[in-house]
Amino acid sequence: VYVDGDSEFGEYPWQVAILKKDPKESVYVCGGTVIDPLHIITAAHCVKTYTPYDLRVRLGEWDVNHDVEFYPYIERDISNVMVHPEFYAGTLYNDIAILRMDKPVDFHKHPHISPACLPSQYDDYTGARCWTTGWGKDAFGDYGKYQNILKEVDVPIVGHAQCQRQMQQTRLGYEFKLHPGFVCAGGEEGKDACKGDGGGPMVCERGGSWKLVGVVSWGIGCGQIGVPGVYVKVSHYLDWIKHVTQRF
Ligand code: 4AZ
Repeated sequence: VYVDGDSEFGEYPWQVAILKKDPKESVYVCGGTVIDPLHIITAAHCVKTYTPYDLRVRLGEWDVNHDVEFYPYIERDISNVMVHPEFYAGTLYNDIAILRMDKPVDFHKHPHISPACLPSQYDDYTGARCWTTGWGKDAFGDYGKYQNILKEVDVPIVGHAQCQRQMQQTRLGYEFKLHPGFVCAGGEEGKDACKGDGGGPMVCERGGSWKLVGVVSWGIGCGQIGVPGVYVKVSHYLDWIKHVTQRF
């Protein structure tokens, strides 16, 4: 996350770290969001090259270098990696994937871990202020550093037409069409998701609960004024999400 602040412990209990198993130690791959006792939503581009055996997830993590004594993180192996069947790596269309864990998480036993809600299909969040979180870089490019403490940044949701205009103006140099499965947020100087935040949550509070409105997908640089970050629009994929998660 570009600039902004450290989160507090337990403030984003749905935040997940997706790790690649390595002979020596796990390597951080991407962010993710827990949505029910068995399932994690992330970005397809994060997991498309992996089998379930390659990955594990860590829930309840906050400061990578220090454990909070009474609330340790927990880890789960993965039994299924379900990439959206129409994910297209060239354009990142339908950049959404769901991981199924090998055994359910008991949210009562781990009060610092709890799921984010799914948004409803027709809710419009344009203009709402929402929160993106992650351990990603604090600046674009080589000098940006990955973070040890989970960072948060507030971003306004930008409407589809405005985002289309802003992205086209950003020296793309080709005819750009914003796919309906994306939602944009940000465009304020220094407040953005950045490299390493991919797959992680963008949540908005509505009706007394936190809704997973977006999944960090891509952007042009980070934190440039007038250039929002691009997120997977979760409400666009509710049928697919329900199809692969129900009856489990
Ligand atoms: C990335 O590389 C990335 N500013 C994620 C989000 C944004 C840019 C890059 C949005 O994962």
